[in-house]
This record gives sequence, C-alpha cells and structure tokens, in this order.
Amino acid sequence: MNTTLPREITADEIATYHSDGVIVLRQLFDADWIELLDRGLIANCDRPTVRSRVWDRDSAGRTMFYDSQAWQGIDEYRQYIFDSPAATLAAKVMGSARVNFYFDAVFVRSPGSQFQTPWHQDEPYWSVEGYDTCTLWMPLTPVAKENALAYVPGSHRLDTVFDQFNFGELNPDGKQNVDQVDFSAIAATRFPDIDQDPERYGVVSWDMQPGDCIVFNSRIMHGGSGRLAKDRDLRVFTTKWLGDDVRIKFRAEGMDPDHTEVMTARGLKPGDRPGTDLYPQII
Ligand SMILES: O=C(O)CCC(=O)C(=O)O
Repeated sequence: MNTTLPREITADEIATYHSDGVIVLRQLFDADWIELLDRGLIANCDRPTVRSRVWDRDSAGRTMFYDSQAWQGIDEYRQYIFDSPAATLAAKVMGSARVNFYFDAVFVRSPGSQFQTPWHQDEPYWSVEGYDTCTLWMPLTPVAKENALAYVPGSHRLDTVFDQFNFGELNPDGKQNVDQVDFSAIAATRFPDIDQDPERYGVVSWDMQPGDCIVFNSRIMHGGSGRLAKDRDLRVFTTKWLGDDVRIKFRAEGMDPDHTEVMTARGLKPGDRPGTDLYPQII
C-alpha cells in the first residue's frame, strides 16, 4: 500500500485546480488501497449508519445507496484516512498548511442504475464554510466519462447564492430524521439548468479507472453520473477535507449532512476551527 504519493503534484495541476475547481489525477492509489476500500464499502453496506439512505429505488429494484461519516465503525476507511496519501494530496492541491478530515461519503449504484445525482454545490449544505475545502472522488470500479460525476469548471468562483436541491427528498423508504435543507428559506437565485445546455456550461467528466481520483472544490457545481449499462455497477468512495480558512457554520436553512449535534457535543461552535477526534487534523 503506498503511504506516500507516487509522484509530485505539479504546479500546473495545482493551478488547474484553483482555476477550474476540479482536477483528475491518475493512479495515485495502488490496487491494495482499492481492495481495502472495497472491503470497507461492503462492510458499510452491510452495517449502514443511521445517516444512510437509499436515494433511488426504481421499478426494477435498482438502487442508489448513500451513507456518510461511517469511518469510525469501518477499520478500512480509518486506515485510508490516516495512512494513505489522501490528506497530503488534499493539502498540496488546496495549498493548505493544515488539513483536517471532515467526513467520508459513499455513492453506490447497483448494476444498470439510471439515477443521476442532481446538480448542486457542496458547501451550501455543510456545517462549515471556507474556500479551502475539497472532496476526493474515487471510483472503485472502472467508469466511463458519460457515467462519471460531471463538473462546471470555474463555478466554484461564483459569488451567487443558488437555490439548490433538497436531498432529503430522495428517500423512497421514508426514513425518519433525514436531513432537510430548505433553500427557499434564504434569498437565492434559481440554480441553472445545466443539462439543458451542457456545452454552454463547459461541463467536464472523465473516463476513470480504480486508483484514479478527482479532487474538487466544495463550491463547484457537480452532478450527473449514473445511467449505467445493465451489467455495470458504480461504487464510489469519497472523502472531504478541510484546509486553512475553514470555520464551523450552522445554517438556519438546514444542513446535509447536519453535523450540528455532534459538533456541539464536542464543544465546537460557529466560528471555531474544526478539530477534536471527530475531525482529526492529519496534516
Ligand atoms: O457520485 C455521486 O453521484 C455524487 C457525489 C457527490 O455529489 C459528492 O461527492 O459531493
């Protein structure tokens, strides 16, 4: 298992991340990490957390499963968070001297799932704010660009507050206490209809193999993925990282995942830097 990056992240790659808000990096994690994370993902699906939910179950029984912040109960995730080069990668790309782990999230589509993730930005849902936040999006299965997560380059630099999708509505099982975010409660501009004219928005996505990873800023517009061939599934493991300028923020319109309770229980309050055993500082 490689505990360090197999190569330097170049100045050009870092510049691309900051101008586009997203970059794909090839083969930074060896096959042992993918096998480990796949084992963790199977354990996670067998023992979902209270935060898990099915986002989609179609008439053919195909599903899209989502869970988050499972790492404390899954040794394989913990090993990746503390021992893999993920934190170093996040620090280098963001240009942050300090990096805390925020949370893990998995997106598991069963074979043939047509479900597409609604377009959104991440930061407006989170219990933190700051520019120095990123996600490492890692498919554990090969995925073609038309089935992979797509991005609007440069959209992380927009100042506009957009009216985003309430993911709490994705809940065919009617689970109780699903996090709700009501963006209509804040003054927000209508989210652009990106699928209506993807070329105009310069939408990008990539063919990917296990071991590749995308680093994206939590302010970038992203969505899509899915529409899988009937014999193809898609297992994606993601981790969210917090850099230098990030502070805790509780949002009146709701949060997803809502960390208010667990943060408050650890004495963390708005304006604080994230920390404690729940958001460990890795760098
Ligand atoms: O992989 C997906 O379908 C969604 C991923 C996503 O929205 C995220 O990681 O923020």
